[in-house]
Amino acid sequence: MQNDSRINQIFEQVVRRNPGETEFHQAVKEVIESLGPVLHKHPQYAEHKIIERICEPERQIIFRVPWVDDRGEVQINRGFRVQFNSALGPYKGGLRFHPSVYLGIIKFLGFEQTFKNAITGMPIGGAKGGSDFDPKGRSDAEVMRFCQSFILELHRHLGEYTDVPAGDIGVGAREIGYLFGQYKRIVNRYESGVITGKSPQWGGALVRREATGYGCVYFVDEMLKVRDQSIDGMSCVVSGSGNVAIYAIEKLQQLGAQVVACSDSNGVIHDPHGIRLDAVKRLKEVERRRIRDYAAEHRDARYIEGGSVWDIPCQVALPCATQNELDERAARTLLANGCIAVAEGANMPSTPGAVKLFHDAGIAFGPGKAANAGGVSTSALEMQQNASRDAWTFEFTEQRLNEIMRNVHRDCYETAAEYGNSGNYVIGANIAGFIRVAEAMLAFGVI
Ligand code: NDP
Ligand code: 2IT
Repeated sequence: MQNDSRINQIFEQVVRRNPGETEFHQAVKEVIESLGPVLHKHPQYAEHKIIERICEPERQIIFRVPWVDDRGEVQINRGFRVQFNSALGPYKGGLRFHPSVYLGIIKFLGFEQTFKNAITGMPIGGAKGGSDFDPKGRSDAEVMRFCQSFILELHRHLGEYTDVPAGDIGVGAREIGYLFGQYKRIVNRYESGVITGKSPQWGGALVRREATGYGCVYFVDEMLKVRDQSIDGMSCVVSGSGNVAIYAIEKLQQLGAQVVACSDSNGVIHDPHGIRLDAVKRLKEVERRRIRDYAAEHRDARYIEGGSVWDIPCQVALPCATQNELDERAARTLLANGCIAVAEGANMPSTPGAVKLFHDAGIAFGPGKAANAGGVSTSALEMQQNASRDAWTFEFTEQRLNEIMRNVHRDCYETAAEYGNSGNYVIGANIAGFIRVAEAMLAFGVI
């Protein structure tokens, strides 16, 4: 059979077997569309049905999460953990708490994670989990009770050699604390390596908090270097104002860029003189308020309720909020305004139509599974420190992160060129990640 028609058939089967899971379909399509030339070069992958096996999660866990709110009312949420692939190491990937979470979102994220983790070269498999719980407006006590109930069920599927969660949207240092504290109590073991993103005061790695945002900026810097350009002096916009966005802004500013806009799900802040990051950190990390409050404090800044951050002119755009937040209309506006580089801090933030426009225009485009791999890489460094009961300095860990991101960039760049698509980091990342997983799966036989 022709490889292209084989791939079409596999995709149709994925859609049939996973009805209604549109984000999962989108993620699968993007990866397997890159794989025609790989099957041509490595016919053994088709013979052993590697693609078909990679598209089927090894295990999917769905569970009830009951808890009691501050008014004494019983609440019921749904919990998920999709253990996608363990060919390269224990399942590894974050937990997302957001009302939009359903199986299709967790599966798309777990699928992406498998390739992302492979590209890092670290010994980690792919997984994702979470819940439709909405932490917004909940008290600390409610978040704690929810986390305790969630982990009471999930703990039996976790372990430092089995499955190692971390944070994602709606899961930060506070939630990781509650999850780890309850896990420790249930298993009666101080198993630091069971979760990453812990506070450095009790087993977490320095730089993990900063890693995804910093790593994304290192990736942009590498893409620009290939084009004999530098981030220094560039005008940038970043979507979101959460963990990834804040530390992407921090590194952009450290490297001399001017960040003029960021956002949350309600609106956009445009501050032409440059976003004051200390204010964003206080509003978002400490006070858990909305980005609109920034404008009340900074008279030069404008708040645009319901606006699109992509309407603000920039040379570099970093989508750091959520999936499909940057569509074709946004891509056209960015290109018309002279944008020369886009790197995805978030997972799958650009729609397929937007990615095509970026490629057609020949700008630098870094897909999430490469550009945001700094977070999970530093999680793997945290696992390494936990396993050896060691704690590295900030400087040393940041240096490691920088090396990893430069290697990720080089791998994607060289793989794209090897397969005849120079400069296409989507194809480079998909093929480089796929081959690593495929080789391990081949070695293990039919499992
Ligand atoms: P946070 O919860 O810290 O921040 C999320 C930000 O995105 C918030 O500003 C939030 O706004 C905004 N946002 C979330 N959902 C939507 C939505 N539906 N529409 C518009 N804005 C939205 O999450 P992170 O910063 O950790 O994650 C951001 C992205 O980065 C996600 O795609 C995640 O998968 C990805 N990622 C995260 C990594 C990590 O280490 N944390 C690693 C790699 C990727 P609001 O407050 O209004 O909801
Ligand atoms: O999407 C991601 O890579 C993450 N949310 C981080 C996963 C991790 O295990 O650190």
